[in-house]
Order: sequence, then structure tokens, then C-alpha cells
Amino acid sequence: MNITLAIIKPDAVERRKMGSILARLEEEGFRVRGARLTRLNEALAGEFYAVHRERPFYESLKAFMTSGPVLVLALERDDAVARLRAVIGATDPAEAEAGTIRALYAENKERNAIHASDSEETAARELSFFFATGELIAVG
Ligand code: 3AN
Repeated sequence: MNITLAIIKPDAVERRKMGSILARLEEEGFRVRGARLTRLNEALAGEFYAVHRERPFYESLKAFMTSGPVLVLALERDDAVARLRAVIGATDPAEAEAGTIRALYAENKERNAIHASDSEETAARELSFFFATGELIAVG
């Protein structure tokens, strides 16, 4: 078992898709070990996406990610990082496999409904942005 980070993004929260997405994640075998509805500020969004700071979409991405509430989730299952990436689908919903969360709920490449950590290392870093050591709930 390991844990990864998901963020249900402002577009999906605004369109009231939090519940549908969370239901899908639970159906896919993930257990919620931590959850927080929050709104990112400019500094946190900038640090979170620092790897993209040279990309042309960086400023727009920060503006989008700070535009409204997000639901931050710590999700546990076996092979959590890879399984979550598979369930969310490709960054661009037009390229996402049918039935994936982004194929179902994303609007476009930026407003793409959900974030998921892309490696074990990134998951550890990203979880630490939102959850203190020892804060995550031990389940079952
Ligand atoms: P993923 O979220 O699939 O790991 P990344 O890490 O390449 O994708 O990009 C991080 C976020 O930046 C994406 N979730 C998306 O919101 C935004 N993004 C990525 N590429 C673009 C792009 N070409 N135009 C606009 N936004 C983008």
C-alpha cells in the first residue's frame, strides 16, 4: 500500500463534480486517508507547480488553480501513484482514454478537473504541502 496526492481542481469543484469524482476514486479501490477543501494562494500554487515555471502556461495555470476552492486528497491503495495516473487519463482530455476522469470531466488541457502526483518522489513532496506527518488517517 502506498499513498498519493490528488487535487480536484477549481473547474470540477465549480461544476459540482467533486462527489462524482470521489465516488469513482473509491470504486477504483482508493481509500481516502486525508481530505481538505481549501483554496490555494499564489505562493503555494507557484511553489507546487515550480517545475513548470519556465513553461508558457505557468501564469495562467497559477491563476486557474487559485481561482476557487479545490479538494485535496491523500489516497491509498496498492501501486497508488500509477493506478491514479491511469484512472485520471492524459493531461489533454481530447487525448484521454474513454472513461477516464479527465475524459469524463475535464474541459481542456488546463482546466482538466484533477491533479495526480506523477511519481513516488513527487507524491511525498506534494503530500507534504497539505498534510503534516502523522495527520493522515490509518484506515482498515
Ligand atoms: P499532468 O497534470 O497530467 O501531470 P503536467 O504536469 O504536464 O500534467 O501539467 C500540470 C498542469 O499544467 C496540468 N494538469 C494542466 O492543468 C496544466 N497544463 C499542462 N500543459 C498545459 C498546456 N499545454 N496548456 C495549458 N495548461 C497546461
